[in-house]
Amino acid sequence: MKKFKRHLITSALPYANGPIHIGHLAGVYIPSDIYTRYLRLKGEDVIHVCGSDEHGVPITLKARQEGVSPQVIVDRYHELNKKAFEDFGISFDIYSRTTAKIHYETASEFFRTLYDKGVFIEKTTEQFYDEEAKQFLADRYITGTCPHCGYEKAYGDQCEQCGSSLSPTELINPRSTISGSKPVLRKTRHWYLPLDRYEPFLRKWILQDHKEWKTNVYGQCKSWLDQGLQPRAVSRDLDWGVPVPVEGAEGKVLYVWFDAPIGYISATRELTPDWKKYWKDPDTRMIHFIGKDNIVFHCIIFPTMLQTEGSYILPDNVPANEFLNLEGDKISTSRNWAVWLHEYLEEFPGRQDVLRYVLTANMPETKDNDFTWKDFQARNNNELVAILGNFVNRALVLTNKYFDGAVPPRGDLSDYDREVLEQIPLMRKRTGHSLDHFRFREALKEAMALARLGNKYLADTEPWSLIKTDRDQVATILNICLQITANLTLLLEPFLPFSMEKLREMIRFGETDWNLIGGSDLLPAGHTLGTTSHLFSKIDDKEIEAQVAKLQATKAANEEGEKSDLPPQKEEISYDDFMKMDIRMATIVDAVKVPKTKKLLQLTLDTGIDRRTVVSGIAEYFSPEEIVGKQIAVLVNLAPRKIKGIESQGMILMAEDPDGRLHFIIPEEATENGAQVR
Ligand code: B3M
Ligand code: ZN
Repeated sequence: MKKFKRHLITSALPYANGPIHIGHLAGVYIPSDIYTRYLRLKGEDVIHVCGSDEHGVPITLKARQEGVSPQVIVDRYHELNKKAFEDFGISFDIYSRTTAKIHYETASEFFRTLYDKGVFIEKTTEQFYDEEAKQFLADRYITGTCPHCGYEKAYGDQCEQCGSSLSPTELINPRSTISGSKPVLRKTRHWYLPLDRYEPFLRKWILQDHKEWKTNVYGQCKSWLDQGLQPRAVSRDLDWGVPVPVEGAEGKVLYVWFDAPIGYISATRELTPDWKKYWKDPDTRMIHFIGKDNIVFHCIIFPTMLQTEGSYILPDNVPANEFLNLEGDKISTSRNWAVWLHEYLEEFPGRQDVLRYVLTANMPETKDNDFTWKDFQARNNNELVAILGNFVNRALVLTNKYFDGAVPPRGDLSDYDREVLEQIPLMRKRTGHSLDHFRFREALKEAMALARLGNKYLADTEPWSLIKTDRDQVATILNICLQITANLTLLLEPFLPFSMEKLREMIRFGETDWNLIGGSDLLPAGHTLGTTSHLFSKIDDKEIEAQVAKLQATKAANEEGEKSDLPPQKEEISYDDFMKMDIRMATIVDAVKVPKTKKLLQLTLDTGIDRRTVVSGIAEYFSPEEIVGKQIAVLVNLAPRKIKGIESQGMILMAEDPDGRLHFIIPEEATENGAQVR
């Protein structure tokens, strides 16, 4: 393998439209953090960059739902997610954001370079346009009936019922989600990256030169290439994003997947004035950590952009992971089927390493994998507490007890002692080898083998029995246990940074050099230890049951929501929209049937401000006699309408149940007519 001078580690930029959950951690950020910490321990020149992806349609959709600007949404989740990563020890050198000024500059420059080189092709196509909202509709803004399964709420790009990917023009009865109106096709001009032209380059670069990539990644790339690549539009008609930096492109922004990976470059520029050495020197090894849904963008599209730009390096590896499920079901933000980091931290304070450990042990490296609370508990209790915690605790407590908390001297070694010490450098080798190949589960196992070894060594040698007869041998045994402990702080640091820091304090050991692992004199005889405390503690059944119950409640709520006949909530309105409605209390002073109709009653209302006529479709449920005298609520500023020749000046408010039955909404106590309802 080529010897590189430095490493540039990137982690996928999470969309700033929702909080981070365990699936994100297991798929991307724990592996990238372990890997970066490992390189740092080895003394390599390495930086790890990440940040929020703040563009794209889902963000504008969420903003619209909440009636706020997209900036409000991204500000909220940028801060929340930045903190969540810090809380879990994900040690980025920078966590930037794609709304940063430097990113706008970097992304525009990048586009402009390709544009000036004549890389793009320009095409005019027909796309859906909302005439009421006066804007082009991104695929996600269009819903309609799926042509494959008949699901009525399919999106313009995908049907979530049957999973087919769609294009908006395939939808039956398409609707704009913005105004509800029927969209029309309109011509629009965009810039395309002609990926098809770079197929020969990509084939060679990936299929021949990067046979070492993970099989899931290599396989996906091969299948994309074998299907044949198409030109991809890199601009959109949208008002949120980096404006297309050419003349005559008003109202157009860069496609989010064009600007987001450039975010890695912008983040590096923000981090250091020396950024070019990380991006433009072939002696830099760039690694992208991502989830499997991002493979095409990082292995095909972004490399094509970098290659055509000409001055950048390409990634050396893209160790993408598969997905993590939760208790057998796909993690889903909209169904709230997730373990959110900020919630975990509230419920298991100080236990970040437990989650890091369990997510590493179950990392979906080669196939989708499952997180269960039972497994979480078992791994904590049977591995972290019973093996690692137990070993360290016994070594320290016995040293305190027999040798006053100072490292005892090592005397003559038995064959067993020697064997144990010889194991340590081998474990460093094996752990390192697994990490070098992005096999994190295996690496964790290899590293934990040292704790197992220590535990077994203690159990076999029984210093607590031996102390009565052979104090010197106990000194040797505990010296070896303490060397193992010091080695553990280095070997496990990438996986369990919080606990290993704590452990380093407990033994007053300050070294952080991977190459020291294997040393049998990391703690010299006579060195005094610090204060001993527990590294891990048991998680009891109650805590786990509470988590399971929480998920069951979520499931029940989701099922309830699915089978209910109630119409879904309408699109959000602003406070101002609501305040436009003038609703008053009024008394029905007269009611007569509208001749020749089944449903209509003509009501005379005393609204406090006036007497007026309202025609209401309630005759099937109420007779005139029974309603006269009732006090009800009426929308008084609704534009008057003629119904069967009678002018109706308002609308009384009724509740309609799923069977279509109407019910009056009556005040609990009578109030003055004309009182405002708000
Ligand atoms: N924000 C997609 C995702 O979170 C996207 C990654 C961008 S990486 C440049 O899955
Ligand atoms: Zn469908």
